[in-house]
Amino acid sequence: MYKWIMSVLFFGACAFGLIFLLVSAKPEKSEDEAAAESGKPQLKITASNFQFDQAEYRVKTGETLQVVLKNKEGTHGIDITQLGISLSGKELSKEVTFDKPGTYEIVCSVPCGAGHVNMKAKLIVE
Ligand SMILES: [Cu+2]
Repeated sequence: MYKWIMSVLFFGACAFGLIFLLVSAKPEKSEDEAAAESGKPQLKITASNFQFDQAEYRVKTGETLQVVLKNKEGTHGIDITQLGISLSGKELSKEVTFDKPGTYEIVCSVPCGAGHVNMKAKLIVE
């Protein structure tokens, strides 16, 4: 009897895990495919509630990159005002040539909730 319950629990957990994997993996894959299609070198910024995946992003002066914002969790945007970069909504990538060295502030441009004001990162053009 005990064995029977354990195996039901085990297979139930497996099925649940599998469904979760399928559901969570799907959108990520299509986004990556879309990004790969462009075939250009990228500066990828991943946003979640309420932070960016890195505190600092570094690029080289003179480099041309496709700046790509990926929303892993929640809906966010980025503004790098001094460089004229603004990504949100349907426009989540932009080709940018970084010709001026410096440190620029990246902020979230979409009022996304309680942690919004703290959603900041740095872009260092070195
Ligand atoms: Cu925000």
